[in-house]
Amino acid sequence: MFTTRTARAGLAATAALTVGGLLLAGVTSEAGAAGTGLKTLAEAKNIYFGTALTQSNLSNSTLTAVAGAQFDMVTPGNEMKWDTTEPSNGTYNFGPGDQIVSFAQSHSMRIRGHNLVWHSQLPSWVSSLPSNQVQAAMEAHITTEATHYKGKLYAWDVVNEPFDDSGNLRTDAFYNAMGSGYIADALRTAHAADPNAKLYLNDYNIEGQNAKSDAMYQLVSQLKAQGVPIDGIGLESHFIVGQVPSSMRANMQRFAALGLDVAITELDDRMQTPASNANLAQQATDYAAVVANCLAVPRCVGVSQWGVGDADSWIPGAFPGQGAATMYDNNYQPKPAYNSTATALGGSTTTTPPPPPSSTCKVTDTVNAWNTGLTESITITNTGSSAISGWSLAFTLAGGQAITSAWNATIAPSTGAVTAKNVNYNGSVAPGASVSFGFQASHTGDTSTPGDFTLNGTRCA
Ligand code: G2I
Repeated sequence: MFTTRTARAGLAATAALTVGGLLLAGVTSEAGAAGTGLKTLAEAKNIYFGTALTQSNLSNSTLTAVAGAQFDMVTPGNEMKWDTTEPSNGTYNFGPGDQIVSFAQSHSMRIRGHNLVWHSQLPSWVSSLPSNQVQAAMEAHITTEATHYKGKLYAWDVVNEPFDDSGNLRTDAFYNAMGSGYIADALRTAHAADPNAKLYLNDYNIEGQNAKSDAMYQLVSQLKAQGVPIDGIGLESHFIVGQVPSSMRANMQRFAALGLDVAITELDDRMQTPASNANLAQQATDYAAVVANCLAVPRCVGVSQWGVGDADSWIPGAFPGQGAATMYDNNYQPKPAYNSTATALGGSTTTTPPPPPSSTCKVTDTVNAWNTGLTESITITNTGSSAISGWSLAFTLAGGQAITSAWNATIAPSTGAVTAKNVNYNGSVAPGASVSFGFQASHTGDTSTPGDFTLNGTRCA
């Protein structure tokens, strides 16, 4: 009755890997390289490794370089939630969510839609509706949003956080209007709109066996028995260092035994800041344990971290005095949890990190964007010790960007992976010297800069 993880995750098996160069301290400079990164290791195990991204994250090129190199699944942090997508009744705004989709698609990442129905980040007009209008509003919202993203998403968190901390269904606008049946109705409505998306219920504090996960187990047992379309359970996994539940694996297995996929959807592991070395080591142990749990349960389809690095994590804002909850520090350098995660995924271990890759060039770029267009100015600095005679700079444009003109370089093609070459008067760059060029492009919402640059075949710092 069980399908294999390979079939569930829909991933092609990845052939033999070279992982020896994985644990580089300067891992961000590995952006996009084949055969590196958590995603490559995860894919070899037929799971994915994901991250959450918000719209504002897309303009941070350090962050997007790590995201594109390490992760193969994206969850929009806020951009598909009801307060963004339908701020007033019947008025929809999919622009921010579309930008996340565009980034994901242009980096070959899949997308978990998050979320269709949730008591939080719910515009007040919904909770103010007369109760006999709530069902129609919920169904219209689900149908319109799931139809907009139809075919683009791997999965939807259809109902998010339906239970309160005691394991009772939250008495939110949906429950108050429809009773517990709103959950089956939401799942059926989402399935009708996008039959190929995996449909999830997602919640926190259901990672181990406890009253709340027991309540979720009862609920989904009933839904399955009633033939309601549900494919998976999302375990958010917002942990505190040293507190990954020992019953997590058994808990995942009992959901899997119902014929459901399980996913770690929002992993982080917080601690007091500044972080102690002991806590960072414990965090590494915790991350490895979570990954091992997923690998041990055939129907665990993947692990997503909530954010890319400590600098963009929600934790310091929500828990003052706490943070350091992700695998990357405030400068997007990998922490011990990154190495333990890579090792848990089957990567090779090193006791001392190898030196960062040598680089003989540095690139800076500046974007000025307006609603449909942008100009980008790029400066190459020769940081090596020998003169450059003729240059060719390769980089990848964000999805939806198309170059319309260029100066001080010839650039081709106009979209996707492009190469800029010197013109006749600026091909020579002495050691320590710089050369600048630029271009104008149209865009469809994603104005982010390229994540990495390769000059004459060598990646630049
Ligand atoms: O709270 C952490 C996560 C728990 N599970 C469901 C997730 O959807 C949730 O994500 C967080 C976002 O990471 C935060 O960014 O959900 C929060 C709201 O419940 C998000 O925070 C909100 C702030 O509270 C608002 O002040 C802000 O306007 O983000 C909004 C948009 O930046």
